[in-house]
Amino acid sequence: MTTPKLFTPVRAGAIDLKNRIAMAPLTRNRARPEDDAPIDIHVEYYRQRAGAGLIITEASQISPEGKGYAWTPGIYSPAQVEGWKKVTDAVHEDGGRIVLQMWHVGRISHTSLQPGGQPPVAPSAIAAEAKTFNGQEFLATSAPRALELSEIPRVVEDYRKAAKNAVDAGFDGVEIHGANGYLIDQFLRDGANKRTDEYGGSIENRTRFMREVVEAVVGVWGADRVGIRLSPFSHANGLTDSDPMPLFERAVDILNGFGLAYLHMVEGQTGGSRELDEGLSIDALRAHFDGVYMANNGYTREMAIEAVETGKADIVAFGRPFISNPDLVERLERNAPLAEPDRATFYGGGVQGYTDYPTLDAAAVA
Ligand code: 8OZ
Repeated sequence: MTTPKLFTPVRAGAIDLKNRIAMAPLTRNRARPEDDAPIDIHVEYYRQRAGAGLIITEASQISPEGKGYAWTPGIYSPAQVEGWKKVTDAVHEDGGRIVLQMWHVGRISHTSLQPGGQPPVAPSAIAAEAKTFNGQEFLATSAPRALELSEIPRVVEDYRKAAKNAVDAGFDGVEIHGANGYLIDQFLRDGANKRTDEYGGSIENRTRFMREVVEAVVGVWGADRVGIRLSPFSHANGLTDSDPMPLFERAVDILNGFGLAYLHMVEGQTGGSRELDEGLSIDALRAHFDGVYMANNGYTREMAIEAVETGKADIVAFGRPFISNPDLVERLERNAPLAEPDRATFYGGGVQGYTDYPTLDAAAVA
């Protein structure tokens, strides 16, 4: 039997992938509490997963204001850059490729996680129907304040600085987190964006923030090392839009104009159903996109092989299977059984449920 295309190399912009399996970004809440820096266990965790064609790091805040949960890593301070540099060195030593996912949570935060205990920022002063975690308990997200028009360039500048830090940290590129109800998604959708200036109202206006962020990050990296993740029809973090199809068609059009390394799509409800409501179509958006397309959400081995074979996807990103199968690519290639992840250790803690999942070979001799 010939090797399925899923296991063959591909180029995403200027990034060479040894196979078409990506490790999806996975929030694990294990950064150093004092300074939100990655530590030695992150080095080991990502090194173990260097078999992926591309690792996308866990979402990492671009600024203190961009933080929404306890113990998520940042990419705005020298200590964080130093921590990430050890991670990228380890992944590169083991022949992997790794991009940093750049994150600003917007209104998905709590005053206790914000600088000076201030309210989080958002396009409009509308609280999300969502929960966050402050290190002790799950609690309702705080009511945000609306960003002043004059502040928006500063937020875009925070993305640009973070992108430069990612260069210094030795990444192969960056992925802009435009999904799951966080800041960029909040600007895109009319359920959270009620602005009356040039960042709200029409589709042209609601896509403006995304465009400016992409422009800033591309200015640092070049388009061929920048990807973006969108979740057009997901209601993650309580976000809605009255008419997502034309909105995301336009968003894809704008992205086409940049010639990015890839577009990464959460095809359905984040971490949940792939069913879409009447009138919504991922296939239509995919057909609209003219670059490297990375599919995500609930893919099995068979679905991934089929998607790449038929050209529906160029790359498939796996999330939870990568938590419990550091050697996921090898297991998929050999059609070996997959280990199930333990939800109790997804968020927070130390090595348990993080770096102690064995490879197939290690499990066989144990
Ligand atoms: C799970 C828990 C906290 C954050 C996302 C960054 O949904 C996340 C996230 C996932 O994109």
